[in-house]
Amino acid sequence: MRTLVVLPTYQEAANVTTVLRRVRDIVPAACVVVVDDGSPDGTADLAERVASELGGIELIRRPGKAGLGSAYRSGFQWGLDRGFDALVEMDADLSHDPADLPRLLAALEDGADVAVGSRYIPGGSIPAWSWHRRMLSRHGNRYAAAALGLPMTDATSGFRAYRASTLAGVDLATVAADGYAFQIELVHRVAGQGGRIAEVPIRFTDRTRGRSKMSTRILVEALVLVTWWGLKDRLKGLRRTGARR
Ligand SMILES: Nc1nc2c(ncn2[C@@H]2O[C@H](COP(=O)(O)OP(=O)(O)OP(=O)(O)O)[C@@H](O)[C@H]2O)c(=O)[nH]1
Ligand SMILES: [Mg+2]
Repeated sequence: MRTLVVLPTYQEAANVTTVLRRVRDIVPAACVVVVDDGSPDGTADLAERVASELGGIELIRRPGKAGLGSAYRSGFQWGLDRGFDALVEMDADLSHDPADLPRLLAALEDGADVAVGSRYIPGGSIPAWSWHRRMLSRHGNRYAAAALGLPMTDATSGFRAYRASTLAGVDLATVAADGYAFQIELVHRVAGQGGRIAEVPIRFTDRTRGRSKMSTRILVEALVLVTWWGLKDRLKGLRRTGARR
């Protein structure tokens, strides 16, 4: 499978060089596209330097911070336009271990439409988070799975691999969400079109360098949107049973 790893970056000067080198070491045949939103710390210039040294790394420079969802939408479109077979999502802060990439890709080879790196299945692990961050993630994930009928434990995980032909069936322009909600929305769309979801255990580590871009706005967005999509699904289901009667 021709693989493209999409790496969104905002203010990741402390991590971008390491993450690019590690991805190259682990999946040497994969191409990488870095989508940088004009990071003032010079992330894009660092990425360019590694790109000219290693090759197979492209850079999309966008003028300003437009959000994670938007960065992935443009990276995916870039990959779909160029005929890649597998499109990978991965954070650039080293909380996702490139060593897990071969297993995510193997799950696609085995027939999954999306392989999601999960912290919550046996073999997966979460960092030494405060108990409230842990609870938020665990219960948030349980809520999303229940509300949307998703057969998975970690719908907010941002480490995953998509079969390109499956992603091509999702109208990316209409995927509106941004933070965690973006991850949930995309997997919900894939499930909605009958796609097969596989979960692969990952070892998630907290970022040690650079600052988090997580915010209350991102959490609220996820909660509101999941509730809204869940209600819409139920209404659709009711209409379908009504029509059958
Ligand atoms: N291009 C782009 N990348 C972004 C944007 N926001 C976040 N990112 C990148 O997306 C990835 C995930 O962002 P993080 O800040 O680590 O957010 P998180 O992983 O949800 O939160 P933490 O667990 O606290 O690290 C990182 O590689 C960021 O650099 C954005 O607006 N544009
Ligand atoms: Mg992070």
